[in-house]
Amino acid sequence: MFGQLTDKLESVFKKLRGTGILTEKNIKDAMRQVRQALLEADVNYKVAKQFVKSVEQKAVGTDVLKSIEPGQQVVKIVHDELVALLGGKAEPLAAIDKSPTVYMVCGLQGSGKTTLVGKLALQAKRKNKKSLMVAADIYRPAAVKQLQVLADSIQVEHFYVEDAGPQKICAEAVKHARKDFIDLVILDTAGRLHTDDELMAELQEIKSAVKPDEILLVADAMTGQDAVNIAREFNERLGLTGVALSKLDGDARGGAALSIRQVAGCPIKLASVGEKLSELEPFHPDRMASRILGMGDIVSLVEKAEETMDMEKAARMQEKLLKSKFDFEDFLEQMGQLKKMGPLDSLLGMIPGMGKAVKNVQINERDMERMVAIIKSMTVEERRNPSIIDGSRKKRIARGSGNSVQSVNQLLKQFHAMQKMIGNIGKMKFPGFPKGVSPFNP
Ligand SMILES: Nc1nc2c(ncn2[C@@H]2O[C@H](COP(=O)(O)OP(=O)(O)O)[C@@H](O)[C@H]2O)c(=O)[nH]1
Ligand SMILES: [Mg+2]
Repeated sequence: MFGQLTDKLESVFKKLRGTGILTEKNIKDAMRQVRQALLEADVNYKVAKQFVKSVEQKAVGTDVLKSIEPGQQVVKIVHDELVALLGGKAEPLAAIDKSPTVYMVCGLQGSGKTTLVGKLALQAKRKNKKSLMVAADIYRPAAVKQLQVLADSIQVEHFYVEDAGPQKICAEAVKHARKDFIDLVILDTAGRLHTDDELMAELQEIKSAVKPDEILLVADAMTGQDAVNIAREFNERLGLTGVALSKLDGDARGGAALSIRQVAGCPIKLASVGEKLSELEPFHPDRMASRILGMGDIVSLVEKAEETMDMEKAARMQEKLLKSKFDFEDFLEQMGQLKKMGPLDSLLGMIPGMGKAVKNVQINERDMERMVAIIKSMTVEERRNPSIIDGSRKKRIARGSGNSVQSVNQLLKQFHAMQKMIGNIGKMKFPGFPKGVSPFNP
């Protein structure tokens, strides 16, 4: 989602790094461009102004200007300030440690509340916790039905009381959960098109009836500054414990994510990155900052891998990627694993330096099937050492897989390009970064 902002910032920093000696003027110019990029990404103008001022103050310090790589130092300062802007440390959800723990989910209509309720229930289920999904959005019959369908799809219990008000439904749900030793009650509350007194009063009543451990606002990242204002209002009137940013997978410009913490004054705890119930991530300010600066997010990638594939394979994949010893055997093995993890391009985008590269690579399912067929027609020797594949081997592989020689050539070309790209990434250096910022220079 931060594509444009990342591109702009990368070009500013490239120029800065290219300048051997930095002057105050260089930095001021660069910061003006950073500010512009932030505003274009729909970041709140006060936040953008304060951000740039703070970076400038730190960067103009003599130590930076005299350091060996001043450009890198400035990037590091921007990185650190971004982390601070996004909230510093990751803030986890309230632990599910009593029967029941209660999460209350609120937000405007269409922001993604019901979806988040399902996602939270699935996440709990994966930790062997029993959830109860509660339909307290009673004004639209379809909303109750939607929650039930979602709950059934992940085999989680749902709760609803016919002809009762939302406050009663929630209180009854908690009672039921206590009796049945359910670990987590998740309340799907009603939304409106806009915030209004009636809605706030209803939510406050629910809050005082069930005393939730977590009051989460779902803020639609696609709505930019609106999301920020809504979060502020909800926090003032209801007292939020956290924000879940939804639709971060969309082409939002990122401004909401960057301003919400500062303006609304409450932590972002979750990032919702797709319609599927598995597409929920904890929000990590440092990883998000790295992603925004085009430095990739290997940690999230590996975590995602751990969730869906076995640990050993994940470790091997990472090692091979980094050592750029990646052959067709690995390629084949990973294809199957990757498919389980989600859209390929979004995964590649998390690898440092890959974001840009994959923009020009369209990978669709059918192409993947064809690639797999071609690779399967190779001998083990050919897979391990593709350079031996000459004209006659190509013909044999093409025939065996029901493809043209041209397709085989294309795959080999793509594979070489990928190997080269991976090799370059492995060799990339990030001087001037502290421990842990660059995954390759720990
Ligand atoms: N792309 C994308 N769509 C989402 C996400 N979260 C929710 N949606 C979609 O947004 C629409 C509204 O979501 P819903 O949960 O019904 O919103 P509610 O009215 O707040 O309960 C649905 O079509 C969801 O599939 C997300 O993180 N990414
Ligand atoms: Mg709903």
